[in-house]
Amino acid sequence: MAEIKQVLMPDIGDSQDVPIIEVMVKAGDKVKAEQSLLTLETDKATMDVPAPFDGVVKNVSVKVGDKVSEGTLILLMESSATETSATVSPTTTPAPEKDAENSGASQSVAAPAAPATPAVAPPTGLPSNHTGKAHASPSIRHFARELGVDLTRVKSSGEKGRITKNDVQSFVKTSLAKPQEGTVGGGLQVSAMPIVDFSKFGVIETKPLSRIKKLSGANLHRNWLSIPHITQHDEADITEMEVFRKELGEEYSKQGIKITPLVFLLKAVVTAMHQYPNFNSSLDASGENLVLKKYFHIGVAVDTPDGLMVPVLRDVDQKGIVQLAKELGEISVKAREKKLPATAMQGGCFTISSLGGIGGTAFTPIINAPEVAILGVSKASVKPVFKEGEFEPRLILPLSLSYDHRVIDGAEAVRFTSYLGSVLSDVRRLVL
Ligand code: CAO
Repeated sequence: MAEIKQVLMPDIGDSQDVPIIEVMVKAGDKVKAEQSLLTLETDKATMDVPAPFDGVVKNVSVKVGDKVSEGTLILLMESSATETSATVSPTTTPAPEKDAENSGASQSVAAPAAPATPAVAPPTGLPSNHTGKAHASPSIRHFARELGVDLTRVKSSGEKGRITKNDVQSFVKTSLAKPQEGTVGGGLQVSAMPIVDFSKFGVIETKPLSRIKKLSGANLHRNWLSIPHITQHDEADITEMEVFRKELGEEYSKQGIKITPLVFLLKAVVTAMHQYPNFNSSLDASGENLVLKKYFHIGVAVDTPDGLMVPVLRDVDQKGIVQLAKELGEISVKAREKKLPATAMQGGCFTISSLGGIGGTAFTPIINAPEVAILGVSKASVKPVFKEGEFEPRLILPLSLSYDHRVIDGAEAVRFTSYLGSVLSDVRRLVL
């Protein structure tokens, strides 16, 4: 049965009349055996007085500033478990103000340093104690460690610059209330965007972003910041391909099938991925293994009135030009009419983003993680190419390949774009 017991000051060595600098419990608190009840400060060290057993605090008999010695009544506690007072003793840490003179003191330091990487990353400009040293009792160090808080960054409000539990809690609250200064994978700190009142400079209108823009924006932001991107620019001579494409186009337009350069690009990319399998891979969750895929599903960026969507064409390696042209037409229409299920956007191995129908000469596409590369295509134009002693007008297609440099090296990337160029300049290679 529960019983109310007195909790007395345990043996604190030779010290007498030691001042209390912090009381961590109040009437009604449930405490566990060895949980810190209060902190004392001798001239050599601070020490925490632990609870001798599990229970509920009924009445606290001391307050901050009171002086206690062995045997002083600290509080009354209703016990709820086996008494362990025989095994508990105060835990100590050297008094910070006197670190130098205490370097030879026999008392042990109860709390190790805070973890190297704080889980709650301190935003830039957050108040800190500036000294680089945290003055806190063992229990506060323990509390801070549990929350992953670096005490050297916590502003103190306690006596003699001591950090209290409240200080740690306020630090965490302040940190969490600053979403604009978040961290990116790997702990990279990103400073906040400036908040500008544009209406100060002229007339403005504020429109909410579409749902698609909000979703894709978050993914693009993550991918841009967390993947080391390199973009390799190259060109492909598609003069002959264009002649063939036009012939096919005339033939199939009667059936409502539009054959654009993108369809050839889909096939050519898959041919190049067979040759360079790293382009058909993903890093696994540990970042230590490469997952090589044996299927060839290619995402195609589609510009819709509500924002960018990337539906995926399945098994491109097993389909012909006409079939792919048909499917590309269908998914583009469905994407623009918002009729694509979420599954149609999943499972891609590589993405093609073609702006060639609009214009441009080069750009830097953002990798669609967990894929490791994306091909950007700009508008083909006729250029003079020096061949066998004279200039010839050739149709040149600009290619911009962004790749994840953790997986693909620069040499491999340029081999990929060169190979892609050779396939596109001689589409007979697509059947090899
Ligand atoms: N060079 C020159 N002309 C090109 C070309 C290129 N690289 N690519 C396409 N064209 C031509 C086509 O042949 C077609 O001409 P015709 O009408 O005379 O036959 C015209 O441009 C329009 O093509 P299209 O855009 O309708 O078809 P597509 O297969 O090239 O592209 C689709 C389909 C869905 C990818 C495209 O409509 C689209 O949405 N592109 C934008 C993708 C995008 O926004 N990417 C950026 C992502 S980052 O924000």
